[in-house]
Amino acid sequence: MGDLVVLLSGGGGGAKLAAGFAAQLPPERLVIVGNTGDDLDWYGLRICPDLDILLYTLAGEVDPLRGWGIQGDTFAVLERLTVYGEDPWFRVGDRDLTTGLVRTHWLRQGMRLTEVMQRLSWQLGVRHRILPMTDDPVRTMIRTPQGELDFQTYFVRRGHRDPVRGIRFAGVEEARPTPEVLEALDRAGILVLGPSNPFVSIGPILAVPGIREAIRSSPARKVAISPLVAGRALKGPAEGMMRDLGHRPDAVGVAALYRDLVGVFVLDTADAELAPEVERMGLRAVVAETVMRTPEDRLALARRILEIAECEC
Ligand code: FO1
Repeated sequence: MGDLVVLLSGGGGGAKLAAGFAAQLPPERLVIVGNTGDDLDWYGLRICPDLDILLYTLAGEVDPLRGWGIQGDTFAVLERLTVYGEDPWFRVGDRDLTTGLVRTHWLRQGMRLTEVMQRLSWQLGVRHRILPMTDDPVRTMIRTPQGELDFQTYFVRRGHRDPVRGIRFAGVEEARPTPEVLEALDRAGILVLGPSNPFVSIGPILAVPGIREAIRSSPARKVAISPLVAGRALKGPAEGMMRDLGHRPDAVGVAALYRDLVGVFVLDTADAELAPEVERMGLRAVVAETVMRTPEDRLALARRILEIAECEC
């Protein structure tokens, strides 16, 4: 069995859990694989929201109220864009913009996104590895009654209010997992699907050719955490998406999506009564406090997952 803890994560809950793991595992034992399906080109700059949420969270810089961007950031560039008649609905702060600037600069110099993330992490004092799922472009597209929307138009501009008719990851067939991701999956002793949206956060990662198969065939202990608590997503559109796409909009519905991938499914204490249904699917159901409001909550959930995974029962 491998020695690594590998966490698959979007922004939000997954990033908080990443911080919980990072607080108790040395950098050489933790790898976080992040979603790049919600990346966008913003005035020519490459913005990677989920990777940056992970980066800023591990660096202790993330804005805790918004859950994205940098705490205390200013928005002078955005204001100036409006002077030129632009409508910058995607609110990139001034310091956050620097990440997009150097990322784009380094990519143009020929660095891979994986190397860019490594360098950004190093400069911010983050020693735990944040790996993009792929170095190739993949874009999550949401089919709605208004037509197909790129992810950030659906999510931010239109406030994820449109009914979801389908989801597509443009470019994913041609995308390849990086050697770093494949090596991490190969060396995983514990594999965790974080409490992130199963369709638009974990879904794109699993859709990269080879990743789902590598997880399925991995002998690691595999654990998923429900992003739905009492049938509600703490943030974002997960529960509505579940319903729109014909899945049961609760933890049992999420467990069904992951039943071929993991052996253990963690439900929140608020959903304890659903545990027997999860067990009937052939998964081991574990009830835990999954809502991470404080750094202590993150640490406690990460510790509990490590205990669960290491337990022979
Ligand atoms: N989320 C918003 O709800 N509104 C924004 O204006 C916004 C800007 C933004 C800028 C940089 C960045 O890295 C993330 C940003 N996010 C914003 C978060 C992001 O759209 C989503 O939370 C993720 O894509 C979903 O995980």
